[in-house]
Amino acid sequence: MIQAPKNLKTIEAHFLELQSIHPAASGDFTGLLSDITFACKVISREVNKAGLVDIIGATGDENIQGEVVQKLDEFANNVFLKCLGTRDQVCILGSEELDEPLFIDAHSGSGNYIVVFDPLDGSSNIDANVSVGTIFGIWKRKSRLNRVDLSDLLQAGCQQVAAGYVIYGSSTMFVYTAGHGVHGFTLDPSLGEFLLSHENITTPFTGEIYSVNEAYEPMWEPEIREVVRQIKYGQNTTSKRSDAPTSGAGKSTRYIGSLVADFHRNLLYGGIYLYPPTKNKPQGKLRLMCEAAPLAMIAEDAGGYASDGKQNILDIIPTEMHMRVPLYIGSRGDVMWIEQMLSKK
Ligand code: AHM
Ligand code: MG
Repeated sequence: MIQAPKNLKTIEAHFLELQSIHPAASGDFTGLLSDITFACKVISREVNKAGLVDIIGATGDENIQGEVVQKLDEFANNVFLKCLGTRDQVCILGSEELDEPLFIDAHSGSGNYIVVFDPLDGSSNIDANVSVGTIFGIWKRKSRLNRVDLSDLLQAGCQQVAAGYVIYGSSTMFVYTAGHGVHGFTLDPSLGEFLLSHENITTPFTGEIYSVNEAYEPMWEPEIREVVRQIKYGQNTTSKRSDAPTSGAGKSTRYIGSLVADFHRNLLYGGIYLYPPTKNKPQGKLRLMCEAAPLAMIAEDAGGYASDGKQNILDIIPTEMHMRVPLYIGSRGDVMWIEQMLSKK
């Protein structure tokens, strides 16, 4: 029997389906997701031109039209601010590129959502044509009426209503969750549309990959060194049982040094990404609100897990927007095993 071909589904159609699950929805959330999608298309277009900067004008210099070419991370930040900063749905914007959160005065009485984003993570890789990404988390305001304050921003990751990332790689992909599964959409540049390509992504319980910058080993605490040594040499047997924490038995290293790309690969194939504390960075490098918490929500909704070594990343309440955390994220069994190992110290 000939199977009917699967329907093409745009991301907009998918958002509308999501909205129809909630009959009382005003459409604000759908509008917000659409704005983020649009911002990411603009960033994608510019990232794809990055290799041309030496021809048409290096960043910071003037291009042939006499315009100053912005650095791509600044550009991406400005795109997000322009696409979201004037929308009624948003009351606070936080960005890796902004020192302080932006309270959107004009809409503080009406905007229901807080969006925190890293507009272009891994941008130091861009000159080498390595994949980079955008990460975002969305929270709902807690306070009512015309008051919005820092407590609306500083919420734990488990309070997120949606989270996502976009990878600008061999193709551009938008991956997100709003609590109804993790879905991936690939950009068709000729149509300018994100099309559903990866429905209901789930990640393996254990994986064969570990991703960590091992050059920092001399600056790790002994227990971190031991964890990575056991992952590398596979001293414990890997169990596929879904109720048992596992260690990796001789996993392979894959480390791009671009979080979204490392996370995305591990999500699809199974594996763990580690950014442990070091002597000179006791809280690690990655930021809770714009990097760790959004990816943790995606990991968890895909069946994975994220920890700071002691607790679920999603349970940590930020003390400030740029708070950093150690991060162990990916296949649930592998991350649980790391957490168990580190709790023995
Ligand atoms: P950035 O936000 O300044 O781009 O830094 C985050 C990046 C991640 O994408 C990547 O995983 C990590 O830094 C790499 O750090 P390191 O070079 O210390 O291994
Ligand atoms: Mg970053």
